Amino acid sequence: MQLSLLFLFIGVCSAHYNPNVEAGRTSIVHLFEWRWEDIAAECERYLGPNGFGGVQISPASENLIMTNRPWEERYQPVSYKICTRSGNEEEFSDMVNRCNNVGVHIYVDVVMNHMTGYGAGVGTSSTCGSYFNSGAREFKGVPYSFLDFNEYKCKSSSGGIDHYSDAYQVRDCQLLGLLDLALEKDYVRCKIADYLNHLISIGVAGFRLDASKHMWPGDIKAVISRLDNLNTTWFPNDTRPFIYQEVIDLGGGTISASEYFGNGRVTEFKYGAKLGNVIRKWNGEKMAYLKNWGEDWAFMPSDRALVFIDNHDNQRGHGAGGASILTFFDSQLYKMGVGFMLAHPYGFTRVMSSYQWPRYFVNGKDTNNWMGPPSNANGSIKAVTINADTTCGNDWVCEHRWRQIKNMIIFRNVVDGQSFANWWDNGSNQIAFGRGNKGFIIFNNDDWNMDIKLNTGLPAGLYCDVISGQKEGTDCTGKQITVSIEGFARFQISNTAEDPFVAIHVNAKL
Ligand code: QV4
Ligand code: CA
Repeated sequence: MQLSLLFLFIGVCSAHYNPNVEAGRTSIVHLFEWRWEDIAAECERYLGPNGFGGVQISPASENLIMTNRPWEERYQPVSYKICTRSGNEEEFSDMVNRCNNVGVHIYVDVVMNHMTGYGAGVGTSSTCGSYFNSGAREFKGVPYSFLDFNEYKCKSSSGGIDHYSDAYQVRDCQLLGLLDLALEKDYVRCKIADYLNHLISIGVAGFRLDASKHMWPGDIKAVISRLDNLNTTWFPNDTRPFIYQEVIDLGGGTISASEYFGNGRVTEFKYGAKLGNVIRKWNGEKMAYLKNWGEDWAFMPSDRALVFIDNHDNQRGHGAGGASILTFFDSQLYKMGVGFMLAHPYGFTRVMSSYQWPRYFVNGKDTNNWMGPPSNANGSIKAVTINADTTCGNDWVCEHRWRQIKNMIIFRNVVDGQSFANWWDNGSNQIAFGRGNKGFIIFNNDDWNMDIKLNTGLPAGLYCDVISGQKEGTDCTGKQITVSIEGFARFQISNTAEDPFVAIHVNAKL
């Protein structure tokens, strides 16, 4: 065991950790369930100009059409045709082209652990009309037959994952009744690699590997090793695709995130769960404890981590993290959480962009958490419209367009590479820190006002707070902060402010 792990680390191709964002860009946004044509427009009108590095898109491969069109149907593949409610291959290519041309790269969510559920049935009720027979394990659009599934390898009594403590069941049995692909087979590996290479040829920059915990690290490696370098129209020669694997490891489980480091980065689910507790002040947590945020909190190494406050699962009670997870529903705390994440140097950062749905709790469970994206009567996804005040219409939440979040995306770009510096806390929930001599952020999450003079590390001058407003031309629409020759500034933050935090950086100097 020890030896084989060591072998895994030595054989690493280091390039899969590099997010392949353009120089000066440092984060990606998940545009959950958006149509390709809306993403293309968003790249040009908003993401490019505001320094976003890329977009994680919903799965692009053909999926099962489920009654009432829940979002989760996107995680039930029927073939690898680029053909979903988000759009067809032509629209997909157009999106990739237009986004790449404005410096925003595309990261595809790839479902390669399984096909649709065993109960899906027979027919062509799929987003491109490909035939499937889930009982017979037949998928004509790939094609896959019963020989390509793990039926005979799975040793659980139900055929599903009966015990998460058994690493073999987790990898070889059905996750939630989804037909588990035999990834040890060369044929299956090739079909998946062909799909990913097709996406690479169109110009994508990398992949989120869905349900990675349910695939053997070596099988994932075998697929990755078949992948081409990125398209040289937009990327330097010999650029490897960025890989980040979805593994939920909150500690103490049988399967650890570190088993996957040999393939690329891994999602750090402890990040959002723990930060949620701190910002909600649950379990005796306080922001002062964030002084050593990062590996000291039992997180994976920063250069292996993909971090986020919430994702499409745990914002609606699926997946992991539980009630502490901050989402747009708790907008005030959420903005502080995202602000802290984007200011802090740990990990590669992803922000979430959601749609509204009417939560309806029965016995503490949201019975509407299945609801798919805003859609028309014929089932097509509604366009993302843009209001005069730059927010989104048609029930698209567009957290990434909230001024505080967009400005912190820019903050992170400005302070990129600068060290964590000038930490201060009051022993409770008032904290501040800087990034070298480029940026400084301060939070008041206590129940009383704050008025304090602190060393910011910034050059002397007048700065515009990018949380309460922003620099527009030579004006500042928010608070103004004066930094003295010695680098000190006075901060007054009311605990009842709409956003009880302040952030300044050298590109918002007046
Ligand atoms: C139902 C029954 C089963 C039965 C099966 C028979 O509940 O007992 O065996 O029918 O067909 C849906 C339903 C689920 C249904 C299943 C198969 O919720 O009830 O089983 O489909 O039809 C998303 C949703 C899932 C959904 C799945 C496929 O979250 O609810 O399942 O899509 O539509 C673990 C994993 C982690 C995973 C996380 C949610 O380790 O990898 O759970 N996260 C990823 C994605 C997530 C996605 C999947 C994995 C699966 O982020 O969005 O699940 O691709 O922690
Ligand atoms: Ca599996």
